[in-house]
Amino acid sequence: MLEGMRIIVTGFGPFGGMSHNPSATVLPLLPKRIADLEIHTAILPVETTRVQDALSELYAEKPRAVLHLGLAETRTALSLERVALNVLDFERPDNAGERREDVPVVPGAPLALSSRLPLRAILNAWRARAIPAQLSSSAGTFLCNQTMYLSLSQLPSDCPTGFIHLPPDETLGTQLGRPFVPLKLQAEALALALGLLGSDTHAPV
Ligand code: PCA
Repeated sequence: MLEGMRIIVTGFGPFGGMSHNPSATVLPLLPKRIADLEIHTAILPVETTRVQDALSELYAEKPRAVLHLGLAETRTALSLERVALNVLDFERPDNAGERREDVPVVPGAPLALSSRLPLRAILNAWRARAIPAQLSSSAGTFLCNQTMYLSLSQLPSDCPTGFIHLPPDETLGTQLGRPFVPLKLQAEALALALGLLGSDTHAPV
């Protein structure tokens, strides 16, 4: 495989006692290619000590772009994350039972890094199709934020990189008694976003 000929899309496995994670179940519904780029999907562990190794393996593929996905079970819309914070702080243990308090993701590194996705272009495309969508100013301080921060700090600056939090899908929404966006619509939204990754990557600030 030629270097740089693929886009990597990641999701996470289940966590927090939930039966599944739409960020993983949506992956097989995504297109296999966008133009001349192959879409490679992977599921990351919800374990703070293992995420770096899993990401390093993916970076070795020299992706042309990286889109990370995760679940935000309390949100009602697909959320384009604007920034990653250099903070790990979570009381709810990860899947290995680890907790963190006031710890940097990367010691000595900047407090925040901006998404390198064309956030506004994606948001406009979604809204034009009535897909529930928003910009979000916080990816939290758990695994999703850690992943976004690590990728933004380690991938080349010309590699579109960022994070989208997904709301519950119909299965999880029904189980949790929360609003949901059907998985098929989430997959359509993500296919649109993948098609826009090459657009102007200036992040709104
Ligand atoms: N959501 C969590 C971690 C894994 C996931 O899908 C988060 O928002 O950090």
